[in-house]
Amino acid sequence: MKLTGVELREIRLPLVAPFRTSFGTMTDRTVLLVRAESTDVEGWGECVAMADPLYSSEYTATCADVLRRFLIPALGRVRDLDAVGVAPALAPFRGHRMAKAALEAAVLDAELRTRGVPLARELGAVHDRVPCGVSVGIMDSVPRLLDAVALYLDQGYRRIKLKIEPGWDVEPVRAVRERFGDELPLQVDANTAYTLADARHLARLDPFDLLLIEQPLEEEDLLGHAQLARTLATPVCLDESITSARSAAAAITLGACTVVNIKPGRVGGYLEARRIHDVCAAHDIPVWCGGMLETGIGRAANVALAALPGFTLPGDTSASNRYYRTDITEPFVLADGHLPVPEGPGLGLAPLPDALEEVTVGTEWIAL
Ligand code: SMG
Ligand code: MG
Repeated sequence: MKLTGVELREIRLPLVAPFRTSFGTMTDRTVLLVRAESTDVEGWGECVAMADPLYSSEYTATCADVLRRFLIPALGRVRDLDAVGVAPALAPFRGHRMAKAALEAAVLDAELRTRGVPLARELGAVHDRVPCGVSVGIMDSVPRLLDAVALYLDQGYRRIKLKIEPGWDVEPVRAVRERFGDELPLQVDANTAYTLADARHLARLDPFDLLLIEQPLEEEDLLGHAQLARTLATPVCLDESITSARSAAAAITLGACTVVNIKPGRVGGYLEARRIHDVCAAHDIPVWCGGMLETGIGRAANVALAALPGFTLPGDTSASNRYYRTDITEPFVLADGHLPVPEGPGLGLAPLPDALEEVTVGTEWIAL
């Protein structure tokens, strides 16, 4: 394939409800979409970076900048481009994994459409639907939290993840356990809000039999996570710290985690995400698919990935209406607590032109 150009498109979608985490409150989602065009096919990728550098150092504007200045021009210099060739072509440029992942995803979609192969099949999926969890933000009060959890359980979600921070941890977990029982698959996510000095406090979560505690300490602190993991009965899962198959192998070897959250955007793409899946499977480490409030574009790809055999825990692969009143694709609808794995070539779907236009903030064409 030879790319003729790439379109960058910034869109903004209002969230159905504010989403509060230990690092801030979101009321809308800015997303950078990447559309790669060759002479006979186009492919779509979604960049998971947020508008502000709060979850990660990358943010929407840095992604657009590095894509237009360096990453897209580098692909223009590749003769027979395919998805496997994207990461090596971009390797000279340090970091910027979220930007690289979006570009690789667009090329992968274009390539698979040409070959007539669904992404799930290409990645090695073994299921045609995936069980879904939901990530529940920090609320103003415990009664509000219980109402929100009750609503999600009514909708059929198979697992609840509570966002936590100092001051909102043991009590909300206790309340959810008491109200919904010991059988509810329950986990928590701190988004780096604690330090090792909080180890004894975090051990107070142990009696609640959580599936895992996600990313309690800061991103760089693998050693701290290893020390913490030795003092907690709750399994430690890493999210922000896992940026590649190599870092996953290091974290596992160090004992920094016994579960891994795989987000393709955070690790540079779906091909690296599959390698992390393989590394974890070789170590008997369960994985699950994280979420970054994706539109239908990113969600379609995440659901395909979550259908691989090592994804043994429900992911943050919630239905479109968990986030958005109107998605930019046909919406993903929960059925019996599951989302269907798309069956068509590539992503198996594309943006609906009118819905896309409605939320577009700006577009830019980079000709090659
Ligand atoms: O897409 O359901 C989703 C969001 C899941 O909690 C979620 N994501 O750290 O795992 C995480 C967070 C990152 C984004 S929070 C604004
Ligand atoms: Mg997380």
